[in-house]
Formats: sequence, structure tokens, C-alpha cells
Amino acid sequence: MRMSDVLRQLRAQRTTDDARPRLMERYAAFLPLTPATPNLSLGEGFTPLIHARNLGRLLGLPLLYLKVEGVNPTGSFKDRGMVLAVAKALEDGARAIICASTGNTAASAAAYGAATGLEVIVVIPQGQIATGKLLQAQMAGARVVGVDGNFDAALQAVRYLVDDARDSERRVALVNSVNPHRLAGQKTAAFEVCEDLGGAPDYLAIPVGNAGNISAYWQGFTDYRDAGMVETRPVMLGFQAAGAAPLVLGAPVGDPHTVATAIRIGNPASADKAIRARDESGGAIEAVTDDEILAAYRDLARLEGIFCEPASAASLAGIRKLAADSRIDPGATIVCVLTGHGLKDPDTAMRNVAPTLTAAADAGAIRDVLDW
Ligand code: AN7
Repeated sequence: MRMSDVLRQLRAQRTTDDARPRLMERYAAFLPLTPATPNLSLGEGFTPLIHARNLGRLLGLPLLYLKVEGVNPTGSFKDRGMVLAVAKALEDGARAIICASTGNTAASAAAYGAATGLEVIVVIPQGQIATGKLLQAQMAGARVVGVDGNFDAALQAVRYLVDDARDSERRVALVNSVNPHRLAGQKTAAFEVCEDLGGAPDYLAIPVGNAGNISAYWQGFTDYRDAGMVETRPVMLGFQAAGAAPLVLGAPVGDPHTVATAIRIGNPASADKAIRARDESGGAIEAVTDDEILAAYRDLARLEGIFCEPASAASLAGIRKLAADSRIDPGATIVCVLTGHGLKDPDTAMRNVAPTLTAAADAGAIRDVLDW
């Protein structure tokens, strides 16, 4: 392109704000907005779809893509749904929002609450939240309550609390993914995937915790098909953490253990919707082990330069497992959703890297330790 054309194009968009539309504006036709819904945005959505050529070569899957949700404002996909849930809470006159969380929902709620002046309360399983996520919530001024119990217990307690407060002055909006506005916002990621590929992928692989996101994607693909934007919908492949989840989605577990703490959930709130997505698409929901998750986590960073959190790598771990069992057509277009950023969980990262080299501050010493 000639320089004058480049400049004309930049002027036509005027600002980076024009170049990057607002999520709720772009997809307004598919969202439950009214003239009274505040036009909120922290810059969520429009995340990259990266063609993973190196991993694709390794796995024999040349059309492998990564939907990198870690680049959302608080570093996870939760922001897509939270922006809508908080806008609707404001529209309904709420003064406070509350959630139970394994961390990312808390960080997102805290940010959107801070931006809109709402009181934010987050209830977390004590001692089980990745360092970065907890700090995000605290930095944004959320009131954090750690409870002696798992996520499922925290969510149940929060639901009772919200019900009790329904008719009082303490009316508070629940912003977990049982809030339908969360799923409505999150389905926009499926729209973006379709637009970037010029159609729906053949397979969509995604980590499953509470099963909200897999349900939201399926709704998004269905909306776009019904609107005539695309002709097909993908086969949906959900992956739970083996320590957290039994092979059968929705069966409760006692004391789950997995490195993928974000999806350490025993009894997914959206299990019914996820099972429908699986069955209508001819897909599967299966478990991946911590070893499989960590191998995918390291390979994403080392081979593609994409540092996601452990739970996110469950999608690639699952695809790798299915590919090894010849259960995936190698010519298919596959999208792995990477739900959160690697920096959220520095502790797991530290257990997965070699120690740094040290040297005197001169070129020769550095060359020596590098063996260069
Ligand atoms: C990185 O933040 O449940 O299946 O409270 O943080 O929609 O629950 C997070 C879940 C996947 C699972 N990847 O999504 C919370 C929370 C990451 C996550 C999931 C979560 P859902």
C-alpha cells in the first residue's frame, strides 16, 4: 500500500478507539440491550485468532488455531460476559454485585465494579486462588471473603445470600455465569471466530469448569447460523480437569485436586446446557490429566509464544489426546480456546521453568554461561 493510502486509512478510522469497536455495540443485534443499558467498555473482546503453525506441525493438524482470550482487559474471557452483566445490573438499579469464583470471575467483577462504582463482593475457596487473580480483585477494591470449602460450596452460599437480599435494600446482582447476561456476552467470542475464519470451524475445543463458556459458544454459533452469517456449526469438544471432574460431566466429586485450579469445579452449574451443546453438535466432554495439561501449557509458550494459564491449556491437551487416538480429521479446522493469561498464575509457571543463568556483568562471562 502507498504511504498516502496508509494515512488515508488511518484518518478514516481517526483513532484507535474507532479501529477497535466496542463489544456491546458491534454485536448489539444479538444482545439483550435496551436504550437504558449503559454503554460500558474496558476494551473487552476482539481477541486474536492465531494460526498455530508450529504446534500444528507437531500434532499433524495444519489448520490448528488458538483463540487467545488472555488479552482481554483483566486477562480472561470473563470480561465479555461481565461487561454485559454489570451494564444490566446498573440498568436494574443494583448497587452491589457478588460472585463465587475460582479467581477469574472475581478479577473481572472487581474491575467492572470499580469502573462503575459498584460495591463488589467475591467469595473464594480459601487458599485455592492463583496469586495474580486474587491480587487483581484486591487491587480493584473488591471485598474478598475466603471460605473453608470448594467452589461449589461457595456458589451455593452466594446464591442463598442473593435470594435472601432480593427484596431488601441490600439488593445485590449475582454475576456468576448462572446470570444469563454473562453467557450472552460470552457468546460473542463465537461470532469473532466465525468472522476471522470466514465460517465456523470444524471443531471447537474448550476448557470446562462450570460449563458456562462452552454453552455460550454453542449459543453464539447457533445464533450466527440462524441469522445466516454462517452455514455450519462446529463439533464441540469440552475438556475438564481429571482431578476436578469425573469423566461424566456433572457428577459431583469430593475433594478435587488439579493444577488447573480455575476449573476445579465438581458440579457445573450449566451442565444441562453443555450436555445439549455436546449432543447437538456430535461432540464430547472428556477429562485431561494434570500431566497432559502441563505439557500443553509449556508447549503453547515455547512453540507459539502464547503464555496461558494452566486451565486454558486443557483445550489443547484434549485436542492432542484426540489426535493421538486418531479421533480428529487431520484436515479439519480446529480452534482451541485459551481462556486466561499465564501471568495470572506465577506459582505454577515457576514450577515449570529452569532456573535462570547468572554471570558477571560483562560480555565474556555472559557468552560463557550461554555456551555461545
Ligand atoms: C481460565 O473464575 O469459574 O466452564 O470463578 O477461569 O465457563 O466455568 C473460571 C472458569 C476456563 C471454565 N478457563 O469456564 C471463575 C471460574 C479459565 C477459567 C474456565 C474458567 P466455565
